[in-house]
Amino acid sequence: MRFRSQIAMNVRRISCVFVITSWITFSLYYYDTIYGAIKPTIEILISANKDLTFEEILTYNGTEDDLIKTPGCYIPNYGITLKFREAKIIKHFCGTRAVFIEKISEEYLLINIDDTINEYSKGNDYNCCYQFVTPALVEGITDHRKIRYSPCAPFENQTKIELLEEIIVVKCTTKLKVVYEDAYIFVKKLKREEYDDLNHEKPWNVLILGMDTMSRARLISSMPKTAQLLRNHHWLDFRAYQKVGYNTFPNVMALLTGRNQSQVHTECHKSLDQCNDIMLWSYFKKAGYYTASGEDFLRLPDTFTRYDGFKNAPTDHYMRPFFLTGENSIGNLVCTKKRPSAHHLLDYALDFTNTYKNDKFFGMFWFNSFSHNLNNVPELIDSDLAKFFETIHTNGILNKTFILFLSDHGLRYGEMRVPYESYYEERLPMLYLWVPNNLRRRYEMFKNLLVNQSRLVTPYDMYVTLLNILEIGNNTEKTSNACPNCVSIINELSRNRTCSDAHVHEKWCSCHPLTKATNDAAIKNALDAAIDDIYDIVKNIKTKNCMQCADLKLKDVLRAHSYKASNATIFVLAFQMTPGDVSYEASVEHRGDNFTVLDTTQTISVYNTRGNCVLNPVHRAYCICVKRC
Ligand SMILES: *[C@@H]1O[C@H](CO)[C@@H](O)[C@H](O)[C@H]1NC(C)=O
Ligand SMILES: *[C@@H]1O[C@H](CO)[C@@H](O)[C@H](O)[C@H]1NC(C)=O
Ligand SMILES: *[C@@H]1O[C@H](CO)[C@@H](O)[C@H](O)[C@H]1NC(C)=O
Ligand SMILES: *[C@@H]1O[C@H](CO)[C@@H](O)[C@H](O)[C@H]1NC(C)=O
Ligand SMILES: *[C@@H]1O[C@H](CO)[C@@H](O)[C@H](O)[C@H]1NC(C)=O
Ligand SMILES: *[C@@H]1O[C@H](CO)[C@@H](O)[C@H](O)[C@H]1NC(C)=O
Ligand SMILES: *[C@@H]1O[C@H](CO)[C@@H](O)[C@H](O)[C@H]1NC(C)=O
Ligand SMILES: *[C@@H]1O[C@H](CO)[C@@H](O)[C@H](O)[C@H]1NC(C)=O
Ligand SMILES: CC(=O)N[C@H]1CO[C@H](CO)[C@@H](O)[C@@H]1O
Repeated sequence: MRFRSQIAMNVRRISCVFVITSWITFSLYYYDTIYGAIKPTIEILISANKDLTFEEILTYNGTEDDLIKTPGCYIPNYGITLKFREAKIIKHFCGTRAVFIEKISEEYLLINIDDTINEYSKGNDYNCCYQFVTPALVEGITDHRKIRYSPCAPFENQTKIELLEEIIVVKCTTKLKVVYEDAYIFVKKLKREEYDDLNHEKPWNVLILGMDTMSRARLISSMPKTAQLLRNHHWLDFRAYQKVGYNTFPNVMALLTGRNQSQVHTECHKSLDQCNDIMLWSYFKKAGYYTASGEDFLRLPDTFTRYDGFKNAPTDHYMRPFFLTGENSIGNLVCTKKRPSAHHLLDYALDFTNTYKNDKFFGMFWFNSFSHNLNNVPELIDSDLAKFFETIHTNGILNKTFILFLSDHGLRYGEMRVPYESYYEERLPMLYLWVPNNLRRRYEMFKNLLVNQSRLVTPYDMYVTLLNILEIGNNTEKTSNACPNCVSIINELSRNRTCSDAHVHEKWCSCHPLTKATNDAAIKNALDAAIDDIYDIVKNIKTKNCMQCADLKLKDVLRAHSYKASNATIFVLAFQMTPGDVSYEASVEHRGDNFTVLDTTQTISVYNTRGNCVLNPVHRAYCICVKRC
């Protein structure tokens, strides 16, 4: 078997055989009734094994000074002192639904018109019709970046219609005007011939739910109900999940392809379609899985809009055409017709898992609209998400499904980036993992996962882990191109693991305590290096005609911290430049007499609209545009 359960078979391990056997008996007995298989593990291991490290890991309760503390990586528990401030709630209502469509079987839908329709029609006579929405045909070729509509077919209350296409829009009109519009999406089950060529001892399903800009600390502070629910149901909580790139794209692609940004660029720059073969879901699809993907808030320049987006559906089921029916920003929300976009996404994810619960599936759904922008409020989806997880816990998929609830990074900009703790906040996205009940019974694998909650883990590791999950029972080894020595977290991860072992650039590495810098002369030198580096960037920015970037001057040093690396001191500096008041965070390495800026200094300010004259959008944060002629 592939899980390297052969790990160092040391003496202690052998003496544990008895413990393991009794653990299995014990846990099967108490299984699901008392502690969901975790508590017995803790008690037996602690009482019989006396493995203090293990005890420390399993009894971690969140009040400790550290998130993890291993020889290779110490991360302070920064969430204890960082106070999260979220946007004020101004408006959080997309509209009142009056037309409901319900799936009554795999093939049929029932339309119900609620009495509230009279409020829309103001008592006038009205007629309603529905249209199916499909990807556009451009010169005979399907293009999922655009949509087309079928002719509008009339319906009345309690009309039964056939589920011909996944996306449906309805509109109701009086003599005068359209009074009601709404949009719906359902999973239309695909039928594939059974094939089982992979000799799987047992196929595991995978569901990935990603929520943008959500650190573990932010989840606990801003979505307490969801956080509590995950704890109550014994989801694993990887406290040192470490990002590997600046924003969404590099981190999501690291998870989906195991590649770093330059490798992704090499493979994907011609178009995302061209590199779909290296995405995780394609490996699962080839193995006979049904696949789905979806992302809300399409206007963001972020996730899968790079390189012109997908023209072909990357997965069997693909939500993009649905959101193309029209998303509107209303107050703190992003709505698709009468419901928040993210609610459509949650319902579809649930529909997908229900539809294929007797087959094998891989689904990935990414939520932007409640957390990406500073005016989004995570709390507004807290109850719905908790309810979603509660439903998942009763719909029978948990025996054989891995569920990853994760993010790409923490808060990257805004006033929350002024406190020094935000250095960790930005770098540590959440990663919660549901381990299938049937795998929890397999002691070695589950024990590794438990232990690895307090190890340094990256998206590259998760890529390898998911491939590992696909191939449990198959004998092929897969690795991450960006991190060839990374292993599945179901295997052993070393306590000694450092950022460099995990292929995390020093710039993003969270594995060290920060202390307030006190050496004024060194701070000044580091600051000069950081500012010179920004001047170098500004000097080379290309702008629109008759515009140029203003000369910047230091306005204020917001904070100055440092940490020790091998034979060097790294300064972490946040400072503000004028004009424009844009702030930056730089990491500067002090080695011997040299001060060297690590990687690209990034802004920690909100979107700089005064930088709109630049030709390459990545330069916007470094330019305050002024007229030149
Ligand atoms: C958390 O664990 C620490 C020891 O690691 C202990 O001192 C403390 O009382 C615990 N707190 C709670 C609330 O359980
Ligand atoms: C539609 O039918 C349902 C069930 O018969 C009924 O409760 C509802 O009032 C009807 N809606 C309208 C607008 O008449
Ligand atoms: C999950 O597995 C347990 C133990 O094998 C079994 O009793 C239970 O019926 C399974 N649940 C579902 C929904 O398959
Ligand atoms: C499983 O192993 C076989 C033979 O080693 C290989 O052909 C197949 O591609 C593997 N499955 C996957 C999903 O990689
Ligand atoms: C990407 O990974 C390769 C292989 O590990 C490495 O040579 C290269 O420097 C990495 N590129 C970046 C931008 O990290
Ligand atoms: C971790 O580092 C310690 C001290 O350097 C060393 O004794 C130990 O063998 C290392 N463990 C592993 C698994 O590399
Ligand atoms: C640190 O400096 C010492 C003495 O100059 C040298 O022997 C050692 O190799 C250096 N270590 C690293 C990691 O550069
Ligand atoms: C400092 O920089 C100079 C010039 O780049 C280089 O030759 C020297 O080795 C560097 N010193 C240290 C300690 O890195
Ligand atoms: C990456 C990591 O820390 N893996 C660990 C996972 O758990 C096993 C079991 O304790 C450890 O041996 C690994 O080192």
